[in-house]
Formats: sequence, C-alpha cells, structure tokens
Amino acid sequence: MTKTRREFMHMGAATLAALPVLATTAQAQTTHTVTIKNMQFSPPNLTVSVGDTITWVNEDRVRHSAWESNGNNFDTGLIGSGESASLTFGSAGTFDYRCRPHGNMRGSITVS
Ligand SMILES: [Cu+2]
Repeated sequence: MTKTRREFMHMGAATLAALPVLATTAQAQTTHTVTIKNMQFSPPNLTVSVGDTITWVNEDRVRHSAWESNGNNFDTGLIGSGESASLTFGSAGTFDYRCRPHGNMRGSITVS
C-alpha cells in the first residue's frame, strides 16, 4: 500500500506540471469533496470556481480514478481504497470525466 501511494503521488506531481488547466500555485479558495462509493461519483456533477480544489475520496474496496478522457486535461491516477486525490483547477471550463478502470462511472466538473 505504501509503495502504491508513493507512485501515485509522483504521477500526480508530473500531471500538475504538464497540464495548464490545473493551477500551478496553491491558491485554493474552496475544497470540494467528491465521494466515490458503490461504483459512483457523488455528487456526479459539480460546479466550482477557478482556483478551487476538488478532493476525490475513495470509499470503495477497489481502486478508482477520475480521468478527463476527452482532452486528457486531468487524471488523478488510481486512488486506492480509503485514499484520496486532490486537484486544483486553474482555468474555467466544463470537464466530463470517468473512472479509467470502470468507464461507466462518470462525472463532470464545471469551473466558472
Ligand atoms: Cu472505478
């Protein structure tokens, strides 16, 4: 478990550096939580402000992710059971996302 978490954090850092939609500075205003439970994102659709942070919390026993597959604007990487991943959104837009292992798990983030 510890090894998996380290790998995830490394991947998260690389994603932050590469993707302009994500803020590069810690100017988070509000942190919103999306709970992943019973193979669903809750709430599935969320509207936030530029600079806000979203934390996905995985309460299932299997690994999930939040991946913006249309433009590959963000990808949390796999989130283990009982773990979480946070992303800060630096640009406005609407982003549909899905879980990479479970393509039928979908959600959307609107940043305004
Ligand atoms: Cu999943």
